[in-house]
Amino acid sequence: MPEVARPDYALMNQLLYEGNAPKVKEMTDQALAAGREAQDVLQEGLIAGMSVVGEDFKHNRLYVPQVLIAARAMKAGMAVLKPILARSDAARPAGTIVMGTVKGDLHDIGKNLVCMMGEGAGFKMVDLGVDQNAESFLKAAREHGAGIVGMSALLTTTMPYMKVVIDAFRKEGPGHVRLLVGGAPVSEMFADEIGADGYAADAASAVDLFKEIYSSAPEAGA
Ligand code: B1M
Repeated sequence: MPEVARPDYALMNQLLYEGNAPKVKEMTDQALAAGREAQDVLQEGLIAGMSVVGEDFKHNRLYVPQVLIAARAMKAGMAVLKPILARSDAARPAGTIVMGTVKGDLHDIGKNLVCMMGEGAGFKMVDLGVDQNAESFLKAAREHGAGIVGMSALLTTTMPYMKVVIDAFRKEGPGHVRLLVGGAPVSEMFADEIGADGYAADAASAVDLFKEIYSSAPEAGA
């Protein structure tokens, strides 16, 4: 097998940092056309660029408008990768999963990735969007017969709301639903503390967890 040339990921990271959406999209297209794996382009070209944005945001070298523009460039690249990451041969969904970012939190890039990769693994992903309260998670889980509800939070101030959702499910939700949490500030320890059924550090581990849960309880919402 001939070696596939490595794209100029440093340049791609820089273009994402600058929020140059058309160029990021173009380089994503080119990397795929050159034979790079979608996962490789996602990690090295997009996520690596966004981590620099995060660091500079933290140290006040970038401000919200610039971060928004960078996020738009990241989404332009993700839109190219989506059909590949979400490609699935499964005719019947492997299970139904409701995903959302919790109340007060507007970050959706990580949650969108989990949805894309879940779709790619054959799950029916019901994406509620951002800023979702406990009632909407409950309503969607019932309406769609979901076996899993996944919550995302990117802020230390919104993480505690995950417990509100979990408590609501324990009190009145369908008993079989497994409640999973994730997002940059969330940890396994936090997940245990709030009584979640599982935690995933990234989108690929989230999908592994979905598979594990559905293979041990295939009746749950499938
Ligand atoms: Co915000 N922001 N932001 N931001 N932002 C962070 C999170 C922050 C860490 C930046 C920093 O200071 N370094 C900081 C939080 C600090 C804290 O809470 N301690 C922060 C802040 C402070 C804020 C505001 C308060 C800023 C302000 O207004 N002063 C504000 C809050 C708005 C709100 O939500 N109410 C705000 C706003 C924004 C923008 C709107 C500008 C923009 C969001 C755009 C969008 O999402 N559409 C934004 C962004 C882009 C970021 C950073 C730079 C990048 C986040 C991201 O998309 N990462 C972020 C810094 C950082 O995280 N390094 C930051 C890439 C993404 C692929 O990773 O989301 O972690 P991530 O998802 C991963 C995993 O975590 C996991 O899988 C994903 C893929 O592998 N995962 C799950 C995620 N969800 C999961 C759910 C699961 C499983 C796995 O369920 C089972």
